[in-house]
Amino acid sequence: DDAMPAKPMPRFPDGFLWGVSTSAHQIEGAAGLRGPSVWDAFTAEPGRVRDGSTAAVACDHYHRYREDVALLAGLGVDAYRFSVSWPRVDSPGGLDFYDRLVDELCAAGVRPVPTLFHWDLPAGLDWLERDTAARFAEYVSLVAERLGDRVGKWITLNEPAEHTLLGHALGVHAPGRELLFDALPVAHHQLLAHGLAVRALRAAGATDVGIANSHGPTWPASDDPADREAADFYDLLLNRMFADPLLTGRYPEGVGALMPGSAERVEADLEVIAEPLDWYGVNYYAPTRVGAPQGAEIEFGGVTLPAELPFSVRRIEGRPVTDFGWPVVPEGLTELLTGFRDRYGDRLPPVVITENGCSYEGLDDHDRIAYLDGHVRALHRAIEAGVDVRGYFVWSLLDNFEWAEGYARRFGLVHVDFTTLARTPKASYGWFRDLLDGQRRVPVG
Ligand code: GBH
Repeated sequence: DDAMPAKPMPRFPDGFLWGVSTSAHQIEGAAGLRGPSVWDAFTAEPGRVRDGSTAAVACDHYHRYREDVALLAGLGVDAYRFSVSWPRVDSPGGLDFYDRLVDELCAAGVRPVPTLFHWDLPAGLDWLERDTAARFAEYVSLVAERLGDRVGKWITLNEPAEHTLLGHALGVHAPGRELLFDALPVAHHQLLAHGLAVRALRAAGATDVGIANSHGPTWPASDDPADREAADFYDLLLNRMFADPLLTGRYPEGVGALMPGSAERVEADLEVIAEPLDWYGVNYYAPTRVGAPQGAEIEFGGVTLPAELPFSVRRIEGRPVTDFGWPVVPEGLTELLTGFRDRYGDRLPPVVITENGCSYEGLDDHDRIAYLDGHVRALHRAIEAGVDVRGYFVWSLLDNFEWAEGYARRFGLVHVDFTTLARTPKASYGWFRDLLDGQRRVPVG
């Protein structure tokens, strides 16, 4: 083999947490053994999911979790981020499954890192309703009481920004609403739910609580003031509208007034929302190039953006793209993290990358290896630049139900045959295992 030897992977700090992520609705299946969620109703509507599939079986992880934990052990990860399905916990015996899963993980030496909400809201609940936040906190208390003796690290919500945007503003995810800016209460109620959940977790003795937020740099299409203004607005929607209240206790200028309720109540909610976090989770996939509106619908990353939005999303040229069409921009991760450090300073707690990954076909997935390798190195550069980063989780352990794309997008380190449900590690699984192995070797000299 005359391939160039790869540059050695730099060493990450001692105690750095390496892991992989999944979510309940995307892998569990066993839909008959839980209550219905908004996603069940959504996928039942024709045309909502690209390949017409549902997550009724998915990876059947509910029945095959032992095999999946063995895959985690074989990979050698420190931690596994999964999500707890609220509709499953709501049905009799539902918590037993997570009890078994957590025991199995502990026995395999893998730290369980549960996310308490990853988009599968119980049918009948609605994030437009303020009361959903209080209901969430009650459910979180139940989970914490049951699992808290073995779980140390918790994640409240997954990507409230994407859930607001995709589920309630644009209607491409459940519950399929197209409210555009009238979706903002959904953001506020999720943030309030987060704050109440942090309090509930702490009341149950938790000391290591975070959130997983979707973030990425926004690049203006040009120096033209109209493009800059549009990009700044997009950045506000994706990044500052969620990070500011959590880390500074304030909404960005102009946003607070758009939130539901009186100014006094929003102020009081912000105190709950800004409950100090032990760490801040970032899901990073790609930057976004944004310019002034162009007066036409835009097809973008699997989503159609209506013409009336005050911005338009543009292609990032000159980059490889994944099967999903998302550009591969590893240095965007360094830029994002150093930008966060500059903006939030001491208010930014230690960061964990709670998701990073890409969709490609095939078992010999050298494109995925290149993507992950580039992003891990970019993460190390952020650490060298002084950002306190404590962990990195690949999305995802398994190929799974990719929401509106169904089974057509494969993000796994492990291939799943959705007919036989057989699991087959891909080349990237071996690559990640070797990376972890290398990180654990004691340096010579
Ligand atoms: C995550 O969302 C979810 O948490 C997870 O459930 C999901 O399976 C995973 O990502 C993969 O999709 O067109 O280049 O600007 C990610 C939300 C929204 C991030 C779209 C990337 C577009 C990239 N994504 N965004 S680009």
